[in-house]
Amino acid sequence: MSFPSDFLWGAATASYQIEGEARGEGRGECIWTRFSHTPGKVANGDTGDVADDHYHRYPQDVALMKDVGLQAYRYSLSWPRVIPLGTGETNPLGLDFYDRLTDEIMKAGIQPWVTLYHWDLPQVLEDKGGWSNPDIVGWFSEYTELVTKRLGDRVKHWITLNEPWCSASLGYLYGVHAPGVQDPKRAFLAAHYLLLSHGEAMKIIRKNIPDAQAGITLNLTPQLPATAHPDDIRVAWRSDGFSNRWYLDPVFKGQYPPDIVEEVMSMGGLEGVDLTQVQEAAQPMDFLGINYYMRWIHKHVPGKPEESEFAFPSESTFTDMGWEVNGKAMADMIVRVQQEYNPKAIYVTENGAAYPEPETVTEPVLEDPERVAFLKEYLGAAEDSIQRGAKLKGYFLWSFLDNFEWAYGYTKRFGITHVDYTTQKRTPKRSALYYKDIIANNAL
Ligand code: IFM
Repeated sequence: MSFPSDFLWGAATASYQIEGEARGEGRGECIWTRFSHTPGKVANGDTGDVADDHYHRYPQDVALMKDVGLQAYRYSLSWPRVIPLGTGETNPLGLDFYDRLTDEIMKAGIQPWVTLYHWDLPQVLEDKGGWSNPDIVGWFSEYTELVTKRLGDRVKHWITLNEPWCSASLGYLYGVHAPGVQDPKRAFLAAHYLLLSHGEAMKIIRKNIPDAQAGITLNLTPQLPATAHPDDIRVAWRSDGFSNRWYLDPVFKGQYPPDIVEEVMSMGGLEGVDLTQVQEAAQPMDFLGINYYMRWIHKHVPGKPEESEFAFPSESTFTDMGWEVNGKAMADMIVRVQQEYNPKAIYVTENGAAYPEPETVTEPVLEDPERVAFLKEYLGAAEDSIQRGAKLKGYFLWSFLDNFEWAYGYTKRFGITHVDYTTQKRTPKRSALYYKDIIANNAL
C-alpha cells in the first residue's frame, strides 16, 4: 500500500508536555504549572516542571527524529516562555530557544510546523478571565505578531490552535484540564474567543509571512448512533454538534450550527454576545489539521433526552486511555470532512496510542507490538481516505517522545521513543523503527 509521492510524514509534540524548564530561564507561569501544582489535579501530583527536559536536550531529540527520517516536525511555542506576563515585555531567552530549536530542526532536513497555542496559557491572563475574556483576541494577536515576525523567515507552516474543544470544554466546562473551571457560560465564551483568536491569528500570519501555509487543528470525534432508533440518532447528532460542528462550521462557514446555537442560547450561554462575530473565524485556510483518536457510539437513555451511554461492540479493543481502536472510523471522518467542508488540504496533525510500558528499559529497543499494529491499521485507513477522495496530504504521529499526558501525568505513554523520567534516557520503541521503514518506502 503506497502513498502519494508528496505525502508528508511527521511527528508531533507540545511545549508543556516535553520542554521542562517550566519555572526557569525567564518563563512565566502558565495555567498548567498552576493546575499541576494544585494537589489532586494531576495523577501522582506530576507536573511539567522537568518533563522530557527537551529545553536542554533538544539537539539529541532532533537527532533521533532525523534517525527516524521524519520529514516534518510539529511542535508548539510556549506563550509564557516568550511573553512571561502574557502581554508586554518579551523574554529573550525564550525567543532564542525557539530560534535554536527551529534551526536545529532545519539543519536536520526536517520541515518545522509550529502550533501557536497548545494549552499553556500565561496564568496572569487566566487571572483576568483567560479565554472567556474578549480581550484575549488582542492578547493572542500580540503574541502571534511577535512569534511570526521572529520565526517567519524560516517557519512556513503554522497552526493557530490545537484542539480548541479541549481548551474550552475540558478547561472551562468539565474542569479536568487547566484552568480547572466548571462553568458552562465561560466554556461557550472561551470557545467563541478561541475561534475569534484563530481568525485574527490567520490574518496576522498572512500579513507577516505571505508564503506561509496556515490552518487550525481540531480534534474530531465521530459521534455515532448505536442503532437506527431515532433517539440514538438524535443524541449522537447532538454530540456531533457540540464537539465537531461547533468548530467546523465557524471556521469553514462563519456561523455556528443552528441546532446547537438554539440549545446554547436557551441555557443562557453566549448571552449578550453578537454571534455574527464568528464570521471572523472563517478566514481562508490552506489546510485543516485533524487530530484523531477515537469514536463514540451513543445509546440513548430513556427519559433523559440529553444523555447517552456508550455502546461499543463486544469485540472492540481499547488503548491504555480506554479509547477504542478503529481505523475505519478515522477514514470515515476524514472523508466526511472533505465532502461536507471541502478543505483545500487535510493533514492528520495527531494520531497515536498509549499502552502500558515500564518506567525503565534496558534493551536497545522496546518492543511495542500493540502500537505497531495500531499504526498499521490507522495508516491503512489514511491511505483508504485518499482513495475515497480526501485531500489528505500528510500524517503526524503523536507522539515522538513519551511525555506529560495532562491530567494523567506521566502514567500514559504515547511515544515512539521511550523516556525514562528518572535518567532522561531515550530508547527507541519498535514502532519508531516501523515508522522509519514506512517513511523510507512511502508505503506500508
Ligand atoms: O497528549 C494529547 C495532546 O496534547 C493533544 N491531543 C491528544 C493527545 C493525547 O491525549
